[in-house]
Amino acid sequence: MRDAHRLPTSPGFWRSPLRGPALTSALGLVLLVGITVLFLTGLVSYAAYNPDLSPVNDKTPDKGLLGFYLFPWPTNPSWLYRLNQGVHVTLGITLIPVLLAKLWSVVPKLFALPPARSVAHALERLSLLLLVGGVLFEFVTGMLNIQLDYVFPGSFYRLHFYGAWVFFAGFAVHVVLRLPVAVRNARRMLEERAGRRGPGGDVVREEPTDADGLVSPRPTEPTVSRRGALWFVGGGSLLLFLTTVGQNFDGVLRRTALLAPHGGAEPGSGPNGFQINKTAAHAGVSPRETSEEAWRLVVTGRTGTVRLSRAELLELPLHSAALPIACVEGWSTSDQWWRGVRLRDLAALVGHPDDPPDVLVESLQRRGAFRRAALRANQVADERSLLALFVNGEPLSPDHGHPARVIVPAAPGVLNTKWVARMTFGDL
Ligand SMILES: Nc1nc2c(c(=O)[nH]1)N[C@H]1C(S)=C(S)[C@@H](COP(=O)(O)O)O[C@H]1N2
Ligand SMILES: [Mo]
Repeated sequence: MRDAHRLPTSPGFWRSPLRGPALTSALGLVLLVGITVLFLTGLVSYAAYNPDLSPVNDKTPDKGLLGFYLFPWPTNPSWLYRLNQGVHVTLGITLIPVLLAKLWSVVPKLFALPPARSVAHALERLSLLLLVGGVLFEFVTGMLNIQLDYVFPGSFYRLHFYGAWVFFAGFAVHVVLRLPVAVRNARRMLEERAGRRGPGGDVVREEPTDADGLVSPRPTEPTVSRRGALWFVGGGSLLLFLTTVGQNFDGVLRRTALLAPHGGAEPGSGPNGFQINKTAAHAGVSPRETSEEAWRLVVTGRTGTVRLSRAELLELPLHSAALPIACVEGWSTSDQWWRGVRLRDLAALVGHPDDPPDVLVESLQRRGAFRRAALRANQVADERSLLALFVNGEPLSPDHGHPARVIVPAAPGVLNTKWVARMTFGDL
């Protein structure tokens, strides 16, 4: 008889007494809320790139209808992308223990035979495949990208984008099929806690129904209570949260972000001492090209092209703006004090005095995905959008984009092009 329990396809193989509808429903409801937030902040993050503005901003040019919701990214509030991406990445990392516990709680079902009892059952299992495969794929690609150890063939953006939609298809079917059961089970648990009394005055203990066969038919002795297990998962999440959330801030707090490596070099201290994404050396930008003698900013617009040295730029009206840098990888800085020439003033210089158009910004950098970016007219028009020459009272350091870089309120880090060489207004 023992042989009957040898294979994972046999319900008797799985013996933890913790498994059951109560644990699965509790974890499922946390994920329902959490993953919905991840999905929405992910969609918003994609919109923030303004991918429909220009092919240079678009990492998924074949998205077709999946871009149905895109909208021109606003410039207010200036911390918009910082908040969105901070939530997306920090929450994603925090949910890892919950996700693993949820998968563990239903793992017998993934092995259950026969594979399908009916057409409806087959469809449900297919949706589970999309759901479980999709969610693991999204967590793994996301984690690898922010750990800067991206190993998948193909662009992270493309895989993470399409993976999200595959996952969502399974998630939607799963929620429609499962939500009523999860809510019923959660309500039962609450009532049980409130100690509902029966006619004889006894506390009524109603176990949630186990229509799905999650409860082991031959459970072992428990080594931890269900509540203890939930505390364990929650503790794991809290630990991940506390060792991640600091990357959204500076100073001492950033140093608590033990699980968040950042690209670039150690930023050091002083006015330029904040997070660096890619160093000048990494981008192949040499001091020779950025020297006073060699560097010229080439600005093109309706009335032609002007070439400006750094000294000539310094003679234009200079303005200041306090703005953060917020990277898609989840780290961000608090506001830095930037100083430079307004993008709208540069537009005016080449024949767009009143309503500035879109602009294509190109860097000295010759290779790499982020060497150029397009900004939309609303971003150019904002008075805080600068071609910055200084930060926190000092000239930009080579790694932060010397001699000049773009800084735009509320935009993702990738749109803040460093080592700017050319700006082309209109006609993207
Ligand atoms: N030319 C160029 N500009 C760039 C990048 C780059 O790789 N090349 N990286 C972008 C990204 S992804 C971010 S998050 C910001 C980071 O700016 P910082 O390194 O000054 O903090 O720069 C942006 N500007
Ligand atoms: Mo970034």
